[in-house]
Amino acid sequence: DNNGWFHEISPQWPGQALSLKVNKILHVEKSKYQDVLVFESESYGNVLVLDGAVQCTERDEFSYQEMIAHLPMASHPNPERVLVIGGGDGGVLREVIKHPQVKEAVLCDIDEAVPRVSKQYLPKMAEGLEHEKVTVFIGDGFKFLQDKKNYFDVIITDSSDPEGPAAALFEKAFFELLKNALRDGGHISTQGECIWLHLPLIKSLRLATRELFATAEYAYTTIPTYPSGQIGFIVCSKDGSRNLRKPLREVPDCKYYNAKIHECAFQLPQFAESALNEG
Ligand code: AAT
Repeated sequence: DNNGWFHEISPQWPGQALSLKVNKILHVEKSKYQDVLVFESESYGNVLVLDGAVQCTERDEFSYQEMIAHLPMASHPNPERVLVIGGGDGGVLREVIKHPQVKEAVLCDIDEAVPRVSKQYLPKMAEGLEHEKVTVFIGDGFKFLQDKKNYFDVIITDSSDPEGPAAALFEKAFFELLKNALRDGGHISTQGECIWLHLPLIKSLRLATRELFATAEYAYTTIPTYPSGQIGFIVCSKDGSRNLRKPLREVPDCKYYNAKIHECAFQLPQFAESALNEG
């Protein structure tokens, strides 16, 4: 249908829609939590869509997965225990285990359908799920965190948008749980949406996190298949002397991330800078 094109239509980005030409539909399913679609596109490889929103494409996923992972990881002196909330495709885990300091990486995604279809159709991301240091839990990230105290060095929330099962992951109460689950000096990064579309949301996330963490910043990446081609991360530290903008080590085998882009990623265009920092 749609003459062979997928259109990403949602009230979360009114009046605009990314379109991708579909070669072949590979998988359609209504899971317990969301509509799951995988298709082969003409120019972006295989594409995973949840509730009508693009989660990743094989061609550009690296820009998001590398940045959400390496910004908090490379600025942490010794990230041994890492938790990923969401991220069921495995791409963020694949990046996390590039850091040799990691002893244990845990993933908690709400929907078993995501790792299952990723193993079948997104093998370059799903390889992260199979690593010997990795444990995968299926469950709600909010509930998972409730009994985790003082344990992780880095927590990465690779979550879908706030409409649907990820809604609670954008609330202040969730950031409190993140903080309590971290050891001293711990870092977080969370999917922080787009400056062209979601400045009020980003602003409220920044205010909430600045009350909880010693340092709380917004950094971003460019990515053609997320709405407006830009998506950010709320990056925070429990340690006020930590400079999140400064990588402490190089990260091997990256296609987007490097030390200079790490430092630049926190630099905002003026309209976003003004909106986020005034008042
Ligand atoms: N790396 C791919 C990008 C994603 S995946 C988002 C994941 O979050 C999905 O696998 C979904 O099942 C999971 N998820 C949603 N809600 C929860 C929850 N409450 N607990 C745990 N996992 C959850 C993000 C794409 C961003 C899209 C930008 N428009």
